[in-house]
Amino acid sequence: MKTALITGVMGQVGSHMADFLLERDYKVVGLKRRSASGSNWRLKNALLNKNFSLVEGELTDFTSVAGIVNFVKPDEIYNFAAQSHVGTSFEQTSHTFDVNTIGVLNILNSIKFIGLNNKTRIYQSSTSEMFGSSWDWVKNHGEKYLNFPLFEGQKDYGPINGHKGQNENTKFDPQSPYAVSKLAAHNLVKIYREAYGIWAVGGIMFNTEGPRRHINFVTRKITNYFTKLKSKRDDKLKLGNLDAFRDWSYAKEAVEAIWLMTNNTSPKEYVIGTGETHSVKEFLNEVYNYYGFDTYSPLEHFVEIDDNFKRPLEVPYLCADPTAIQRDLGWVAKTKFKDLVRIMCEEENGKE
Ligand code: F7E
Repeated sequence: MKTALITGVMGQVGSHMADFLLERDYKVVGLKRRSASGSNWRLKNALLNKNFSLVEGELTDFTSVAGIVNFVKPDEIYNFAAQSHVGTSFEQTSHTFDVNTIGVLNILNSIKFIGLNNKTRIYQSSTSEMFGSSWDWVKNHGEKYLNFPLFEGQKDYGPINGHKGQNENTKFDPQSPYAVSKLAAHNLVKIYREAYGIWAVGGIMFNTEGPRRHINFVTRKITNYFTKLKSKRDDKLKLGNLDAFRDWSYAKEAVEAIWLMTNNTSPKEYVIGTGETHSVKEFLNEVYNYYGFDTYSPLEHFVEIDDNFKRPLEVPYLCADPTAIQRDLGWVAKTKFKDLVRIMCEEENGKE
């Protein structure tokens, strides 16, 4: 029986990873921050499983990480612990680097100093945010797209002319402290792999969404709002930039790609995404249509643009080119945009 250590297990991707590994007869140890106040609702399946346990620890503290790694001696480590909110990273810069970069160093150094180089494999959750502005939307498509009337149909957008998406060869151009902290960690993973022979790999994940997403992120913020609206709510949904394009995949499916990467014959980076891109505005429209509000309540009535939710710098356009992971590991995203919205609305639980 293999043992996996999952950091960030209380979060969306970490909890799905736990469920996925437990179904495959792993022993799973989840690392929980002592200060984590959130409830365990995402772990309701895992907590019923005798092969699952939680340990308290702090990723930013080397002694804590090394102690746990030495105790568990895992076959695989999945690092999902992060300060993962891009907007917050502009406000809490040092904390973002402490968790997202130093935290990864603490894991790598634990493996190195304890001497688990030949036993433990590490999956580092890298991110499409590292691509940042490497595809310049305005330069390629002109200002007119940015000034689209607020809720006009999105038909023009489609998969972008001549752009196949960001892949393993696309240059990085981070646009936030979050993206820089993740890029540093991504590079450290490669350096420790090459310098010390540690089996470590960074998966470049585009946005992963689903009913377990925290409501600080835009998709869940939207589905959560409209569910509560159904049961009477009179405040408006305050949002920032609606013109950003993202490749939204289903977190529950993405964990299989992560597992395949970690169990690959050699450590190799891949992008993980659907190959489709949709704007925040489009997501909003799709959720609104799902709930089927009457024509006397147009979407504009519920939404207010609030500059507080805009970022000092934005990443305008992300779209994965998942050709390599499909070719090499046979993974392809089955759930695309419309189904993802439906699943999120159907399973929206009003929590948080
Ligand atoms: O924003 C815009 C916002 O915070 C998506 C993280 O998992 O994926 C995620 O990062 C877009 C951005 O996700 C609101 O400006 C508008 O353009 O849901 P988000 P994200 O920034 O794309 C990547 C791959 C990660 O690695 C990250 O960890 O939506 N937006 N209005 C808003 N965003 C938020 N959060 N709240 C708003 O009110």
